[in-house]
Amino acid sequence: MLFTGMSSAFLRCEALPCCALALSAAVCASESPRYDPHSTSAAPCGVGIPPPGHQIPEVRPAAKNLTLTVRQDGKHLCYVAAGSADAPVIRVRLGSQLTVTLRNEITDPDAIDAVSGPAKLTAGNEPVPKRSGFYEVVPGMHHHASGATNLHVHGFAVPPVKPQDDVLTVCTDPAVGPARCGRRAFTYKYRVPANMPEGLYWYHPHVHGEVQAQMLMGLSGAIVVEGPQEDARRAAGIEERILIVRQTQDVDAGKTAASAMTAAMPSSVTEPGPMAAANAIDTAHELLCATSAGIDAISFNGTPVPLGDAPESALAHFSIAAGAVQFWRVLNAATDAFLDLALVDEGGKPLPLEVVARDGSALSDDAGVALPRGPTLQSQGVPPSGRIEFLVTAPPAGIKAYLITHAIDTGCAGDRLPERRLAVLTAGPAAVAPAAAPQFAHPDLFSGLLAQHTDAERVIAMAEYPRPGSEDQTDFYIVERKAGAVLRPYMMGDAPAITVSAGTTEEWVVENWTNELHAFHIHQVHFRVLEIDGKRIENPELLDVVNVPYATATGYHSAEGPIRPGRVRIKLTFPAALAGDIPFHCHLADHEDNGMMAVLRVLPGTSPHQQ
Ligand SMILES: [Cu+2]
Repeated sequence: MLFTGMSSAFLRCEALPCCALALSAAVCASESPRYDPHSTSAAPCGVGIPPPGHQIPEVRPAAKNLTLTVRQDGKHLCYVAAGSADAPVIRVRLGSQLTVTLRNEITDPDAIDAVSGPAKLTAGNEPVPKRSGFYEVVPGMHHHASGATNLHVHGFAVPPVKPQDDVLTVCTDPAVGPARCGRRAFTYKYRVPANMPEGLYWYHPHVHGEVQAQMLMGLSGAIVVEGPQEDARRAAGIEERILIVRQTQDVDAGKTAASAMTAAMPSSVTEPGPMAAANAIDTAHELLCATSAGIDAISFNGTPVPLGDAPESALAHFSIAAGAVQFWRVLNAATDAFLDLALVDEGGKPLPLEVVARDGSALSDDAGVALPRGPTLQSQGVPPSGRIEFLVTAPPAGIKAYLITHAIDTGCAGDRLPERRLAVLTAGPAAVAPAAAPQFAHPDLFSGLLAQHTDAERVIAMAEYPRPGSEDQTDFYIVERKAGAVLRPYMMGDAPAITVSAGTTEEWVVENWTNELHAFHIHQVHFRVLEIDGKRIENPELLDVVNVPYATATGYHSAEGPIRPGRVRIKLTFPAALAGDIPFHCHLADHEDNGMMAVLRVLPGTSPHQQ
């Protein structure tokens, strides 16, 4: 959570009184202008909101380049492709080049800045005091939105070097506003490796400091990377649905008294253990627990997701031929809303789904062999920026199934995430010949990761503190724990925090010392998650984003002191083909914008293990 005082609703129909969040989107839709995504000078991002269940247009830019023009209509930003402001699903083949020209037509950078405007505090926040044995905490940056934008292809195993996925030096200037990037357009040429995991990826802006605002205002879209798995799906006649959850608003929050804190404790009882003496994270001055003033608005393929007992007309309606299966690819493009997806019947009883892939990578063992697959009744967590792909069987005739996201506990400083219904599903007329689902996994460039020798281990800590001053803001930190480390919020142009040689393999323990859930993401490389809170994972998943559980209070006699951080152990390798400066950060976009980001420099060259 970030304490931004201004609450901003960006739903298209915000001017209509019917559009209070708790009311039905259907009522709202019926009173708003008919949806037309056509971009015009009068309506650069189109008019109206899409009807529930809206299918997003697709482009396959193999034959010609794709131009994505970022346009602005007041509080809205949009990617316009071929005249449509409905950010297209980009389909690209393994082993091919994806060429995208990004053009910046942003006209009012101040409207972007207004999205994260802080509120005034009655009593100012104090800096974290220097204490021996604890890392120094340097208070934060403030970024004034410039209207510059760029493109990140999330999850792509392409080099972080222009004209590929370089988000650190490439940007484009707005039509009106500062011209610091030196260009209004940039043509990205992504060479998609033939051995990249095949599946659902996505694109969004990555100008540090204004990622959250630009995403809330509308900038994100899906990418489907296709290869043999996709061929097998099509050959089997299995229909696909691409489903995108976006966030359109990040509400403000209020602080509670210190007595309500769970993880953080008064400094008088924070005696670091011997191990931590020279190497301790200050938890006494951490961000307090919060009372959230509201619930963030999310959308589902562009349609506002209702809260509570909304009429079914407000939901997306899907149907699957009786006896058949469909392949659903779900992208969580929300800026900080986690999802916990499940299929349930009208009584809330879970119905089976069959998970095929996460983060664009089919579930496989270290050799790239598909793990035994089967239906599960378990709900499926998807962090912000995460993807999940699963098979859905038609419900029995006469039974309605719902795609829901369960309520999620994000920690006492996190946002409120209630249960919400996303879609209703029924069986249609029987298929002529229901197809059997093919196997999806095959070896990729991350196969063999677990078998590799671990060259180094690191501990990476996440922390957050109220930003000193009279404004209600938070500084976020991600730092490698080592003697003499200093916690600084990341600012553009900062030197790499970690340098490694290409070809090396490492294990990182990512620690969360805060009262809220974070989502660790690293560009370019997928990693395997070995442990969560010390618990070994049986079949470590290949992911590009992972939840890091919030810290818990342990009492006063633990070897670690009174606070135990949430912990995730990951194993990752840095191929020479991906050498360069690789950002890693929390994918709660406001956390990243406000400092919880750092850069890993991968030097070209070979390691002793990969001659
Ligand atoms: Cu975070």
